[in-house]
Amino acid sequence: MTKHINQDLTDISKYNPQAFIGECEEITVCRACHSTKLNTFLSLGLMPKPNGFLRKEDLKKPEPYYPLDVDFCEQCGQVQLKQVVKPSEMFDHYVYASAASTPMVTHLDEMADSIVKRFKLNSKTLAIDIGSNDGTLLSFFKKRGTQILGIDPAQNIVAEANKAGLTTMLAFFGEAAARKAKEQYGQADVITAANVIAHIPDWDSVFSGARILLKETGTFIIEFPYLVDMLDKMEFDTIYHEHLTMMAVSPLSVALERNGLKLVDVEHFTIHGGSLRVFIQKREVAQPKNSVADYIAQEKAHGITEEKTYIDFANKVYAFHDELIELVSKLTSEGKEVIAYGASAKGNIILNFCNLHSGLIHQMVDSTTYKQGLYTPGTHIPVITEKELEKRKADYALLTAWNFADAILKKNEANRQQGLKFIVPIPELTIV
Ligand code: DWN
Repeated sequence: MTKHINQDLTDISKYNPQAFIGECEEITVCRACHSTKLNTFLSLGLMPKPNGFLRKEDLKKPEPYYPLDVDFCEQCGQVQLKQVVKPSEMFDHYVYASAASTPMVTHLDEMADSIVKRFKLNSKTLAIDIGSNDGTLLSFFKKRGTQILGIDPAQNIVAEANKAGLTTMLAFFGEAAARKAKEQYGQADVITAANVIAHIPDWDSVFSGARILLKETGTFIIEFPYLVDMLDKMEFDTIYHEHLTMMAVSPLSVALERNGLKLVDVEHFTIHGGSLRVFIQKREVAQPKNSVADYIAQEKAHGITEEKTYIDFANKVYAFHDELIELVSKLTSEGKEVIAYGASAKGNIILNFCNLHSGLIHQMVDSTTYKQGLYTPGTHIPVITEKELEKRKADYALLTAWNFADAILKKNEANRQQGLKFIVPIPELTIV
């Protein structure tokens, strides 16, 4: 594996002298199949916390960076981070909110609608959402009449959800939280976990917890950004310390079956650069559809256990690094004003991987109230509102929320007519 960029603090400390290397653990066993055949294929260098946005008064304080190396398991194909940052470091206080992105809100509304209809949920059924965040999905279940419960570890966001009448338990989900929820609220007809499982270190605790909390004929529904989409569309910036795993059907099925659960159906969606929604039941009642075998076959054909697949991917990532730096350096040396648009975790990966700091990128636009007025982690770019963008002169906007390109380009039609051009980094570096 090529050791590449930002492997030590030399370049980083030129624009962030407060950077230091924080504590993290290294895995030696695959999260999905427990094999030790882990092979490191990509190094994104030292990275700050992906959602570690800073207040102005924090900019001069020491800021932790952690190595971001990526392994694949030769046994089952599970892609996973080599280094693990303590979850409480990243999730106790959280600034990501589903409600800040309209396309995400629409997606979650449609998700609730489809689940309520497919599983005939009603006033007597219970829908539990793990990693419920601000309760956006819960609110759409509640609107359709079923009883709800959220489970999430972020104190600030859970307080908001409970204030909004979306009953949420403050906890990291696992076996202990499952037993507590079962005791207080009973077993669930459906348990959902949208963009959550990849964040959780101990899959055995999560899956045995889901089995405890699920009714005998209940269904566990997990949604996650899909590894094959990441590989096909070079979505390397979805690799960050919050995502311990980049998930796929084959390795997931191994971990589920170890815990008495079985995949029964798979659906694909375009959200977040390409995601899967998988349906899981207890082994005793599971009746898998053909979609499960189809995805397992597709992943084998994709070579998800083969080293060549990942070396090719890593080489594209390193090439992208040089291309983007060259483009931004050219534009700024010509006196063009380049900003960023979409203060996403993935965007912070691109900015830190390419050392695109506040000396080059002067503003970051974002619709999330929790992020506005703060500064991006590591690169210290001030986050402004979308409204403020209209008052500033910008020639180019690096679209660090490329997964919402359609919505953001549409929203900025007037700015684009005034000459603002968008640099779309993923899946191809293009200017529109
Ligand atoms: O798994 C995770 C994914 C699902 O969401 C979490 N670990 C963290 C988070 O990742 P992210 O921060 O990369 O998510 P988004 O939703 O891709 O971030 C998009 C950002 O763009 C948000 O901060 C909101 C912003 N935005 C905006 O400013 N204007 C989004 C839209 C649609 C807009 O019109």
